[in-house]
Amino acid sequence: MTMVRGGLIGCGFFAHNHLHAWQEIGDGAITALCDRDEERLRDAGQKFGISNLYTDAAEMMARESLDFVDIATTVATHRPLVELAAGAGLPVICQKPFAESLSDARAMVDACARAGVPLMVHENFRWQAPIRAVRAVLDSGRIGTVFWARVSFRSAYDVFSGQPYLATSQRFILEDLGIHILDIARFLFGDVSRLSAVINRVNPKIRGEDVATVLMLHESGVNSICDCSYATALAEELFPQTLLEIDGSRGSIRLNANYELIVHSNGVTERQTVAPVLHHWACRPWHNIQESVYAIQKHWVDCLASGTVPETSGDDNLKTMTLVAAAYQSAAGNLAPVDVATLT
Ligand code: NAD
Ligand code: 89Y
Repeated sequence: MTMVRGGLIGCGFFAHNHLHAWQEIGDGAITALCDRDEERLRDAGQKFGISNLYTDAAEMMARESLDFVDIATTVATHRPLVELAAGAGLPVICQKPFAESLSDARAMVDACARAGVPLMVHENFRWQAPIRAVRAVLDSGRIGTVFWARVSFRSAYDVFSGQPYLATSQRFILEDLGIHILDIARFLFGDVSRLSAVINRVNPKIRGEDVATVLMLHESGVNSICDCSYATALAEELFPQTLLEIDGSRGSIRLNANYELIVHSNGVTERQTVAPVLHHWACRPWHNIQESVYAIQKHWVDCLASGTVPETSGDDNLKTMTLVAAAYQSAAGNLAPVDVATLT
């Protein structure tokens, strides 16, 4: 496969995972880095052996010969940077949450469409190996027609020390983490027509909500509950595992703690472990997320080579972002039912 050359913008906490994964992918490589913070820029350049360093993204795009840009900044800068990349005619990957508002997100998708450049949102949780394993069981039809599901993420892991902005943002868990959980629900059970949600803030030291519960009716007829919490101290801390309960007409699936997958189908029970691979650069407990970073970036390189649309294209991600917006709207109305189509 031909090597594609990328420029990465934002060399902070999470970008190091992108950079490790790009190095391992091999046929996609980062040849230039950009960060407004010179120290972070220099550190990342040294660590990954990249010497084309910029503090200005426009300058990097103008001077370098790039096949794509990978935006790993926080949400406030996503719109200007995506529009800059579209203006430069460069295919673009953008981290989640894609945008601060649905209207910004639509404008960004439109800008890329007008420029004719591929756009993928780095919505990686659906690429986690355990989630893919569950999807394969669903696709096999072994549990029949799904009618009910729960997608659950409950933890008290300290995410604030690595990502301090999460403690000060007005919106927290739905926008930061719930977006992945809602995307997993869409990935497994299809698009959503109606939802109701409730949110709380338990941790008095943070600004936004750290607990959210969303009840959804999918177009497929599935009823699902997505629940997430960063205020739940469990006997065993499971960060960053997403647990699943799925009931179908001929059986059930459970994705339990520590990646135990139980499939009960037609009276027969099978148990297996679907743990993520520990990449040589990864560290527990983040390895589940880190493996999915590798998987989504590999998918991007494959899509660029084949000219296919990435699974989590901008268009696709608008639907996940709509669920986040609908959940906040419902929560503001104390569990008010929201017809998702009214937001699209
Ligand atoms: P961070 O604050 O540690 O790093 C962001 C970096 O971007 C900073 O170094 C900042 O100087 C730089 N930056 C901001 N605007 C810039 C601009 N216009 N030009 C150049 N550099 C600029 O943030 P982080 O924790 O690494 O998070 C980055 C993104 O990754 C967030 O959107 C976050 O939600 C996301 N994230 C995703 C996952 C996942 O699993 N997908 C996990 C963690 C974080
Ligand atoms: O930012 C979040 C994400 O995308 O995955 C986990 C996280 O790092 C903290 O909630």
